[in-house]
Amino acid sequence: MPDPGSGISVPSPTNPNDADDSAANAGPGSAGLDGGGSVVVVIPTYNERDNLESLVTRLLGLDPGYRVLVVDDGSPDGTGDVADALEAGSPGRVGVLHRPAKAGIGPAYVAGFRVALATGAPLVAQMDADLSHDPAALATLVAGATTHDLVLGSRYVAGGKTVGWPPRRLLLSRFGGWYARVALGFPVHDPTGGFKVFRREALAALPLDDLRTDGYSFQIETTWRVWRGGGRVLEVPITFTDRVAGASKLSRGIMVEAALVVWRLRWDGMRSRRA
Ligand SMILES: Nc1nc2c(ncn2[C@@H]2O[C@H](COP(=O)(O)OP(=O)(O)O)[C@@H](O)[C@H]2O)c(=O)[nH]1
Ligand SMILES: [Mg+2]
Repeated sequence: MPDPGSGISVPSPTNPNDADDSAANAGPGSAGLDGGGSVVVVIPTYNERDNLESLVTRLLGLDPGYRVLVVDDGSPDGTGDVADALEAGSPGRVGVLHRPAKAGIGPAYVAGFRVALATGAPLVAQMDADLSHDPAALATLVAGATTHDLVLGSRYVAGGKTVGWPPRRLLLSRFGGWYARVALGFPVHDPTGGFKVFRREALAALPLDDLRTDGYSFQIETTWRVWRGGGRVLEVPITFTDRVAGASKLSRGIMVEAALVVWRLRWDGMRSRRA
């Protein structure tokens, strides 16, 4: 793990010292991204045609150091073509991974994380494509990564909120978070959220080959593993807004998986105690 006290300086192209290699290609495995990024934002997509352009445009406008990697699972609605057009419009800053068929958000993230690490970027972010996560909040998460290995956008800490969810769904989400927190004994209030920033060392230390989880349990597992490995985790409040366009891919199976996975993780954790 990185020395948690050392901090990390996020390069900015406004700093002339950092601008030198911004045009360099990050090499094979980088899906069209250059090596000049300070943050690679990994965005898994399945049928997000009406959301993607707005999200990517806003992210690119935030900071010249931000890069976007779209991981599309052969969306029938043509999201992959939208992503290709965005890549063509911002070469080096937008990359696309096309996977042949819908295979779940967990495997999509694993594939995206490998590419993001291959670019050499010091920070790797993840967020949903449906605009539930406000791109403007990314800067707050990125700032947190100067002192922490993993920063979570959290709905369930003071100042965080959820807009547009029916009470039933909100209750289920809060219960799910509480359940995972108690079952795993780790102090995270919103462990199922998908808006996160990893320092690259923390992400590279995860056993990416062995992550078998999907959906909410993938979010729980990655956060739990960073924490358990001694990583410093920070929750910053976010406002989560229900999607306007497109449909949720959440299924009952994904929730049941999450309820069971925490016990498997706990078992793993008992066999190899927190360092
Ligand atoms: N590549 C890929 N992306 C997915 C898959 N399932 C969901 N997503 C994306 O993951 C993000 C979160 O999914 P969403 O349906 O909004 O989940 P919810 O917010 O929990 O309802 C969105 O950007 C989806 O397009 C999948 O199987 N493959
Ligand atoms: Mg969503």
